[in-house]
Amino acid sequence: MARYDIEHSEYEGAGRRFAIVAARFNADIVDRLLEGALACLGEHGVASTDVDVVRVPGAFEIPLAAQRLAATGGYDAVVGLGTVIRGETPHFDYVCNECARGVAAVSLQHDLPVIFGVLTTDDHAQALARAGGAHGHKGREAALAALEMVTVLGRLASR
Ligand code: INI
Repeated sequence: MARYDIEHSEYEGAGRRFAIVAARFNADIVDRLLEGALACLGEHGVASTDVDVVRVPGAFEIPLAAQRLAATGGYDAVVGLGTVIRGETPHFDYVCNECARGVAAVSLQHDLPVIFGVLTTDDHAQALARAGGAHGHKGREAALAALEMVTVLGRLASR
C-alpha cells in the first residue's frame, strides 16, 4: 500500500511557480491575506521570482484571471484570494457562489491546483479575525493548500 499523506515539512516549494490572484475589494483584508500567502510560500522555499501576483476588481473576477494564468502552462498552482462580506443584499451569495464554482471549474478543466482562499463572512470583524487574527490566517492556509497539492500531485505523477 502506498500512502500519500504529506507533512508540512515535506512540502516541495523550491523551483515551483505560483500565481496569486488577489481581489481589490476589501483590500485592507485581502492585502493581509496576500502578505501571509507570500510569506508562507517563501518559508517553504519558493523564490520570490517564482511568484506572480495579479490584482482583479473583486472575488467575482478571480476565476477568469485564474483561467488565463492556468492556460499559460507556466504555473504549478494558482491561489485565489478575496474577501466577501455579507451585506443587506443577495449580492453576497452571487459573488461567493460564482467565485467558488469558477475556481473549481478552472482547477478541473486545467488539471491544476486552483486554491479557494476567499473569506466569506458576515462582517468585517470576522474577516479580520481570519486574516492573521484570533481565527488564524486564511492567506497562509491557502498557500499551504497550494504547496500540499503541488507536492502530492508531483508524487502521484512520478508513481
Ligand atoms: N467583491 C468582493 O470581492 N467582496 C465583496 O464583499 C463584494 N461585495 O460585497 O459586493 C464584491 N463585489 C464585487 C464583485 O466581486 C465584482 O467585482 C463586481 O460585481 C463586478 O463584476
